[in-house]
Amino acid sequence: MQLLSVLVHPDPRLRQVAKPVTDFNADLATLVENMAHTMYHENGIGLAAIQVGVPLRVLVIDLSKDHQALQTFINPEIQTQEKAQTIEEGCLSVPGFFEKVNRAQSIQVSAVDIHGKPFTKSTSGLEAACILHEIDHLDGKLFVDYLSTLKQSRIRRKLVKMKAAA
Ligand code: GNR
Ligand code: NI
Repeated sequence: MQLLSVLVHPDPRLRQVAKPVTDFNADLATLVENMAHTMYHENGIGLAAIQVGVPLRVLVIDLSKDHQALQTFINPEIQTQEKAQTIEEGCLSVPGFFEKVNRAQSIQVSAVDIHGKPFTKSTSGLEAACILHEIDHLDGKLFVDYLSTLKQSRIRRKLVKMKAAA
């Protein structure tokens, strides 16, 4: 297993629109394995392939405390969204910043697994917010896009400064 490096905002690669997976091969399985390893190492509850520089529609999530509930969504599509909720979000690509974001409260998402087999999942609360956050990544969006332009510029400036000092 390999640790992958996570791109940090404002890296332009985070703004790419990821392409659907068409080949369900061993490379895909390796990517998912390395993404899960990286997500656990970074203490995230989700990770999108685009965050590790791979512009494919692949995301992993695990909201359990003990790393025992990995879920992989490939080519995910939101089928239904209901109600609204506000959840404090963070992002491994926006390290050190946590802000409240409004999203749907309950969702139904369809996707395929690493073998290309379709499934659907209905969920709500933090898991729904996490899946919506990851699907945003696949479309080149970040949670900071929902904040005021003042907050967005402060966050960007601090991250650029941190990178220069690193
Ligand atoms: O670790 C993460 N926590 C989180 C909290 C609320 C909503 C979404 C997330 S996802 C984030 C990891 C990450 O950056 N995934 O892209
Ligand atoms: Ni994120």
